[in-house]
Amino acid sequence: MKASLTCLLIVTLLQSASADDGYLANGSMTDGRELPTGWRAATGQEGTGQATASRDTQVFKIGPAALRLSVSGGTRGAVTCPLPDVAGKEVAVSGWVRGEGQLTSAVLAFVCPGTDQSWQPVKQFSAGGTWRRINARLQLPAGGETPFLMLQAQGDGHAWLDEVAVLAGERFQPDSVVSEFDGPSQFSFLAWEKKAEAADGGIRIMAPSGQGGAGFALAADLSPFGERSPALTVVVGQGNQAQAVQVVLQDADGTAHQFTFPLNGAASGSTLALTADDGASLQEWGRHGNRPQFRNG
Ligand SMILES: [Ca+2]
Repeated sequence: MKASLTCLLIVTLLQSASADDGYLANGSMTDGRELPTGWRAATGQEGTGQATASRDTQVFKIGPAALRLSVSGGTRGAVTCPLPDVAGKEVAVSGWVRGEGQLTSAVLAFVCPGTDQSWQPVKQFSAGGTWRRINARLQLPAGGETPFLMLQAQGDGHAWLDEVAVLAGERFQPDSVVSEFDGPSQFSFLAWEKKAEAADGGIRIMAPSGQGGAGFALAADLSPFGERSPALTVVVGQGNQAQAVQVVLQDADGTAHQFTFPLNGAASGSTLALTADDGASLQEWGRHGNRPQFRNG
């Protein structure tokens, strides 16, 4: 039997810590003129294109402004903010990033010069024009020179940073968002091979049958949410014949937790906020007892 599956999956967002708190002053990017106060002029790779940074009062997550880094001519540009007090500390970083244009890479990172692990990435993001949430906890190395927070982009386009907070690590708030599907799948197989594509605000699946799957990288600690049910936002596509979406969450130790999200014959074009069948929670998922058909990172 041939079935077609056309869905757009989205997971909704929550917001946490206030921006102007902790190690980073002016994380809201409100203060400043040409540049948000605390940030240094952009630098580009020698001998290539241009890199400029500005305080953007047109595009922001929350007004009146955000930090924007613009690159052209394929250069790798960066804009930095020194944060002397974070050396050797565990920090919790929250905020928002956005990329637009033809970028081959875009990343927010800490740089800790003169240490063994000087490059400490916080968030990589794509140039899809969507604000992406940051929520990370990381241990920065001690010693060396003054660490700095760096927004870096390569190619021709723009990267934005807004409403950033860098707090002491114990203030990290685990994120109940499992995945925003904000990048291409890590792998896909059988009928789903190359059929799961990144789309604005989610992933678009157009597969000829359910005999396949696609996997996405997760680095989430879901242990505080064991009693919760996973939820999935789905937009049903034209001509959809899929009756359910199966999701497998795989633990670091390889245990696979399988959940079924029935579509119940929803009409094409409708947006559904689905919870797992039988109200299965992360802890009590195994009522069906069957092995999952596919791995899902
Ligand atoms: Ca702002």
